[in-house]
Amino acid sequence: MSDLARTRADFPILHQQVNGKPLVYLDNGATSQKPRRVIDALVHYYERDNSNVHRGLHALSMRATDAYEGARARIAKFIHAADPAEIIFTRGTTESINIVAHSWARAHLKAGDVILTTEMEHHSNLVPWQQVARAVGATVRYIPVLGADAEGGLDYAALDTLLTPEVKLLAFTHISNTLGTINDAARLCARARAIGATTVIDAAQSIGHARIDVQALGCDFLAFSGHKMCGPTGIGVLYGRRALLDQLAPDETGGGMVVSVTYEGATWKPSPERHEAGTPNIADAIALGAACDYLDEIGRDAIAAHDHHLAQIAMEKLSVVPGIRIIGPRGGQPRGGLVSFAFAEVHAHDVVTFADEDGLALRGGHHCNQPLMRKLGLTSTTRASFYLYNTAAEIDVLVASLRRIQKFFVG
Ligand code: 7TS
Repeated sequence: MSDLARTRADFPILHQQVNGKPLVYLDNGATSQKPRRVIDALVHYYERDNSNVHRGLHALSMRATDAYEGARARIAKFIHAADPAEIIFTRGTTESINIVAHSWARAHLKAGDVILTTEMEHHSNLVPWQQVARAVGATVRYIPVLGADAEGGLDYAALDTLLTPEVKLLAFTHISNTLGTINDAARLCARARAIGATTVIDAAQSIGHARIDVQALGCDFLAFSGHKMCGPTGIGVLYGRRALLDQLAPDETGGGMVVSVTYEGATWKPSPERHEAGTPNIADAIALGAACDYLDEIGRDAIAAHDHHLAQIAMEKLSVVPGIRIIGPRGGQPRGGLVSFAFAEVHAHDVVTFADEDGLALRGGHHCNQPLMRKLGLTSTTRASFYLYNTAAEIDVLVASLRRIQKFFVG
């Protein structure tokens, strides 16, 4: 069995037919599939260890606490955080970014300050900044994307004029979920740090696809979701530097995060407890730890290389499909494992519906990137996004399906 066949065998869901055709799952940008190991971790927890954490002195509670805190330590190692207390469990990227917007930004930003972000952000890393800017009288500014199809990536030269002393926060995506652009996160963080600005990286699309080292990147906060990295839904992480997290006022308050409560008020524990009020998502956190083990066994460099390989094949094969417009990086430039494209005469929702007949799972729409779509003169694109279990043969199925669709609608 080849390595790829062995990897595919780890994912039970892949071995099914859809509309009488073998499933070709190319919607990994939305969510990834789960290996048996992760599913087993959930079952094991609920069958053997289920109990509330941090409060009990009985055997099950201690086992659950050990497994939950073990997952935190595992995830710290996965992103090379200095301390497990820098890992806050959340529901996902969206909640992680909102915590920074509510707790850090509202406390640190004032009228006249600038939040700098990019023109390629997912709404999750855009709307929370607009909201907090409105609340405190700050302004949101955008690093432009270059080229008619955003093929040039971020305009790094514009940083010279954009990084003024008023910039207090730089928030950017590591890999664009629509363009596939890989942003130079270390360079962006270094430029922000030089003017004393705090940095937030949206790692939703990169976390399961590349090696991430928060210390080497030099970021202050990093947000990601478990479900895009072979883990369960409903669990994600906010990484923050310990000094920042320990000072940060909690966004939510309640049980588990207090040192002492009187009828007059309360005092907070240090991180991570202060940022995890209430019973946490224990089972999914533990299974996320199992996903880290799985990805590291396959090797994140190998996954990144596989993504790049499939994206290059897809770019080559899709570029000769009649009527297609591909957006994002060109000519072998770094590109995450996804390709977005549009047909002049066929709506993305029709493409996705027709492709479904061929067993393909694609995504069509604005991908929560409405301002970027408007800038590119598009209302929607179709996106094929790859992961460690996808094959080059699946790209042939995609191309054949797109040719059929083009022929049906345009002739
Ligand atoms: N940031 C980026 C770059 C994303 O791609 C997504 C989800 C999010 C944030 C939000 O993550 P969540 O887990 O909190 O929802 N992106 C997509 C997508 O491209 N298609 O469906 C969800």
